[in-house]
Amino acid sequence: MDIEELQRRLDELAQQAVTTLREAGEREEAIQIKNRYLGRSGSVQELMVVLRELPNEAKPVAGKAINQAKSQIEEAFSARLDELAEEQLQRQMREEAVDVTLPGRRQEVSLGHPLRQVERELIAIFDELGFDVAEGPEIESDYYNFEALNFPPDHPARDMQDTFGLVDGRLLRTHTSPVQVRTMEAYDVPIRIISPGRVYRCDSDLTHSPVFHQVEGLLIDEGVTMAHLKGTLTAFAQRCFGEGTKIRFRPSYFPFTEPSAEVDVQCIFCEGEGCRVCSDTGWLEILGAGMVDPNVFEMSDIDPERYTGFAFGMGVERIAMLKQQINDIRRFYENDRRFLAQF
Ligand code: 2NM
Repeated sequence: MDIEELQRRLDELAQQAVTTLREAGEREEAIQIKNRYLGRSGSVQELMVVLRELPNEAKPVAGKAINQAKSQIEEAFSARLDELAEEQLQRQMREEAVDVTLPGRRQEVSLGHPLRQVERELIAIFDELGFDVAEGPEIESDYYNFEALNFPPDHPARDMQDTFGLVDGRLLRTHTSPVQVRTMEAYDVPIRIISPGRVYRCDSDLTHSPVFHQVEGLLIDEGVTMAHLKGTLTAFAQRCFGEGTKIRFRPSYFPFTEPSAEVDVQCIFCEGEGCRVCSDTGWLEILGAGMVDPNVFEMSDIDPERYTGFAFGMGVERIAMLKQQINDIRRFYENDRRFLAQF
């Protein structure tokens, strides 16, 4: 082979290589093509043998021609790699594009469980009336749950048929009154607290749950009378059930208060006209209340000659059922999202 023939073959190879490289569909393919021409046993390399057989004076020219062909192919190779990389980048940008102008997914916001909503509302009302919140344990001793509250040893409420007892003799509190006792022990008079919390009774039907919630209140000072109790509960009822809501007291009995009363509010459905909810009485019973029995004061080391106080208690479920028109107490504990979403 002479130098002209070599030159012609090199041009042909370079031309071929550049054309095929331009059509390489991916990086791997481009590398294979490049190796086919420039590799150890590539076609350009094979022409090196020809170089050796050329006369000495032709060798520099031939060497230059070979190098030129090589760099032509290398240039085409790296140009194709750049193109492929750019194509890949464009494809990726198209596929992974995020439209930042699209509206975001709506985050559902909850006002909380319907029971907690009402509990929060009750706490807010009594906060406005000056009451602090007190809390205490749900597992209690017989002393705090019954004895210190003037329940005689044979009182029917102490019957373990109504109370969940623990094997160690303690019990699940049946009301939040033990919190009031603990507060009387731990703090000086005057006292003005409410005790919201979970309580337990062995009882279950449409309107009773073995676990339910109470808010109880206690106010102690010099000169506190039944009139203060009535004024406080009137203020409460009007905030809870609407301005102008009337309340009435009916004589009742609790071991820890004397005198004691059941407190009714004017029916919020018929405004006292009489309807199915209030059994045509025009009134709904929502509270128990009374003047703290002197025996309770004595047991907690408060001088009943100097101080008087009132106390009251209500069930959060009962008030929530009335306000939210729910007829089955179990709805509160089923965690059915279709029910909960209505509040
Ligand atoms: C009620 C009704 C009447 C009450 C009494 C006391 C305490 F500890 F001061 F004696 N706490 N709560 C009370 C009084 C609770 O719930 C229906």
